[in-house]
This record gives sequence, structure tokens and C-alpha cells, in this order.
Amino acid sequence: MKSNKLVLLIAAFIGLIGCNSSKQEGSSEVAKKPNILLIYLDDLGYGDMGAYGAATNLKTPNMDFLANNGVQFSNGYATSATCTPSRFGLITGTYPWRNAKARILPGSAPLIISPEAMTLPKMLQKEGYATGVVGKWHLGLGDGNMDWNKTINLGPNQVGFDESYIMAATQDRVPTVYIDNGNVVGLDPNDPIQVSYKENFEGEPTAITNPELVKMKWHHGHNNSVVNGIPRIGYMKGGESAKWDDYEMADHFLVKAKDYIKKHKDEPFFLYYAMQQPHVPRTPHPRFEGKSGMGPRGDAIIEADWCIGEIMKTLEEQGVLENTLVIFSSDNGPVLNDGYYDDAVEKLGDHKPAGVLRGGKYSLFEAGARVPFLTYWKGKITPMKSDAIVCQMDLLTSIASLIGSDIKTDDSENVMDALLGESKEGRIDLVLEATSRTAYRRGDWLLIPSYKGPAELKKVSIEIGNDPEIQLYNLKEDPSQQNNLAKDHKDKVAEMMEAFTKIRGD
Ligand code: NG6
Ligand code: CA
Repeated sequence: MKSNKLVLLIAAFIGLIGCNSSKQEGSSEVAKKPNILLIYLDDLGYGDMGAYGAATNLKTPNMDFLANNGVQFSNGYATSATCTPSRFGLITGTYPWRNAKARILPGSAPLIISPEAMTLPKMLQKEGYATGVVGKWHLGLGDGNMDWNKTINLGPNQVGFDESYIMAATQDRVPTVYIDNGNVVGLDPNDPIQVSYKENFEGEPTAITNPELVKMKWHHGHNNSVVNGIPRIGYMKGGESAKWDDYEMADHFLVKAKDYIKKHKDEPFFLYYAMQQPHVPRTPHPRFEGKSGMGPRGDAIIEADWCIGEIMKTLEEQGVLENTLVIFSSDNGPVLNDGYYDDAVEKLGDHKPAGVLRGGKYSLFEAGARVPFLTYWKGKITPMKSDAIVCQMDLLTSIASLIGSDIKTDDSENVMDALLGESKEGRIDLVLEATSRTAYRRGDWLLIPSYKGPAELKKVSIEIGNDPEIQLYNLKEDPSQQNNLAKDHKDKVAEMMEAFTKIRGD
């Protein structure tokens, strides 16, 4: 003990006498640390923006600006084909299939990230960053005994975010309220909120008992509590004054995101701006209505694009644009009818939400997890297109390396050079996940093991990749996965299966 203290004292003394010049250097070093703005969309597909080949009526000038002035990845991946696992991979730098709880969560689910685990925002906190999340969370809240009327004790603020302003799960799931640093916003203590995913509260209307309340017709699921005329997943009672306005949601989150940047412009900050578009229910503000000619799904994408323009303007106005690395991506691939009749199918026209890729949300085919992926940094990144394989899970280790932290996780690789456009080398391989099934990409090859179960998820009209036969595709020659080469390339199958099994550890 004693000698330890002595060492500390001597160290402090050396620090004191030597501090003047080195401290100044030190603080200018700190000031140079770039801000990180992570813009994350919900269900935006590989073909859903202009730079990735969207139909011309789906105008996304602000997303395209990032693509054309930054690095546009053609092999950028979420870890998964659904939301919770992708966000788990993004935040923890760990494959979601290692955690059995990382699957689409109900709004009442407890937090699935251990407060002890390393996370992207925690790593940044350790490096002196202010960290914040605005938007969709969907990684669970609380410890399983949730009382929405008290401060929530486990959530983003316990896994690395200094500040959070979120929706608990998805826009189609209860509770339909905003949560500000663990507290439901606008809650009247005389009208407490109750949430259940098991059964309705006695006497409360649902989409089944009171169809006259429903303004957005449900197609499958989504027939429990009705809020703002929109039938949801799950039951909710009370909390009337706290309920969000769906059509104001984009503006609401945008204000919070802008405020965050304004508040933290003088320190290194990390803002995870988790937008809700174009996930269901699609409720673009009326000023975007009809803009795409493709119904609410297209209009919601145009709304999201406008928000991105606004947030970029904010960076510029606050004088931090040139010191901010902007990363843009989506949590999983596209789906048209995800449970509501909202004209997404009927008004699609010749737009291809998945671009050339096969499948969509929920799918092990490429459109499930391969998504738009862009990096933009004014004055630092030279515009280019890159076919390096990069995954959102890599942000933890990559950003750590950028800012001088040696933190890394086993699954998260350092692909910073690729992210900055300084190298075309990314990952060698990647395990992809879709509704608890996995596939393996290595170089240009993609292996999908044999899976029983339906080839198509009928309700959403998406081929999800199940086949009793092993599938092997050469994605470079066959990006649309039309030719299963497994039978012709038995050696390749064996080689890939071996590497895949090793990573999976089973
Ligand atoms: C599904 C919902 C779908 C969507 C999805 C989660 C039904 C029938 N479907 O279970 O509408 O909410 O979960 O999407 O309830 S995600 O992008 O958050 O993963
Ligand atoms: Ca999603």
C-alpha cells in the first residue's frame, strides 16, 4: 500500500513539474479528437436511396451527398436482418448470435446488454467523449420488473450513453412514449402507464374489439392497443398525456439530435441518431405526403433524407462539420408490407428497395443484412466507392483505433482504413444472422447451410433463405444469388463450412 502511494505521489509530482507544455499539447490532442455522428435508419434497403440506384421519384439528395462525397460501400453489412440483433452487434461489437436474447424484442423486454460489457459508447466515454443516443433503442429496458412510472434503472445510460432520448422498442410497439434519460416524458402521475405483452387490461379497447378506432388498417399482427388510430403490438393502459404524436416523431427526434450537437459542440461527442424511418407504421409528417408518389414508405424515406440534411446543416452551423466523422447505415434490409396496409406494395412502381440483391428484411439472402453504408468526413475523406467488406459491428474497434484507444472486442475488427477510404481491404469474412439462423461470407463467397422451414415468409412476401440443400453463391459474379454452386464446388463448401464452424464455436 505504502509504496503504491509513494509511486502515485512521485508520478503526480513529475506530472506537475512537467505539465505546462505537455498538458497543452495534451489538451489540443483532446480537442482534435473527431466527433462521431452515427446516422442509423430502420429498415432502409440496399436500393432505397439514389446513390444505390433507387427509382428517380425517390429523391434522397442528402443521403446521396454523403455517398458522393464520402466512401460508399457496396459490401457494407449490419450483423443481422432484423433490428435488435443488428443494434446489439453495433453497440457491443459482438456477434448477436452469441446472445440468445438478441432477437426482436417486445417493448417490455429487459435490457439485453450487460452493464459490465464493453460497448461503443463506453469506449468513447473512456476517451473523454460526451455520448448520446436519440431515437429508436430496441435493446430492452429495465431488469424485468419494469415500472414505467419510475426512473428506468437499466437502459442506454447504464451501457455507455451519458444522455438518452429514446423510444423503447419500435414505433409499432407499446409503450408509445418518449423516454428522456430513463423517465417517460410528459407522464401524469395520476394516470400511470401499464404495459403488457401477455394480455389486455380489462375494459381497454383493442383493434379487434373496437375496429372503429383504427385509422391505419392492420394486415398481420398489430391488432392490440390502438394509439392515435394506429393499432400496435402489445397492450398499454394509461399514460394518455405521454403518448407521442406519430406524425411529429421525425421532427421531435430531429430537434433532440440538433440540441445534442449544439450542447456538445465544444467537446468531442458521439451522437447515435437512430431514426425510425421507414419502419412501420410509416407516418411521415403531412408536409411530405405524396412527395415520392410511392405512398407513406417512400414519403418516410424522403422525410428521413430531409432530417439528414438538417442535421448536416447543424454540424456546419455549429462549426464542427470538418471535425466530425459521419457514418450512415441501416439496421436491416427492406420490407414492404410489414403488417399494415399502407400502399407500400401497391405504389412501389419500378423501385427496387433491395436493389439487385435477393431477399429482404428477415432474410439470410443478401438483402437481409447488406445495407447502404457510408462514411463522410469533410476535408478528410476522399470520395470513392469501396467494395471492402465492412460490418457495423466493426465500429467499436475501428473507432477506438482512430482515437487512440486500444479497446477492442473479439468479433469487432479494425477496418478503419477502409472506413476512411485509405484502403480497399476490409474483413476477410463475416457471419450473417437472420431470425436466429446464420450464413457465412468469405471473400466473394456466401455459404448458407441447410435450413428446413418455409422458403418464403408469406405474410411479408420475402424469401428468407431456407433450403434443405446447402447454398453457395459467388456474390461477385452473381450478386442476385441465382446460381447455387454448392454441387459444383464441394471443396469450397467444405473449406467454408470448416471456417464457419470454427467461428461459431459449434
Ligand atoms: C415483427 C413485426 C414487424 C416489425 C418487426 C420488428 C408482426 C407480425 N411483425 O414481429 O411489424 O415490428 O417485428 O422490426 O408483429 S425490426 O426492424 O424492429 O426488427
Ligand atoms: Ca429494422
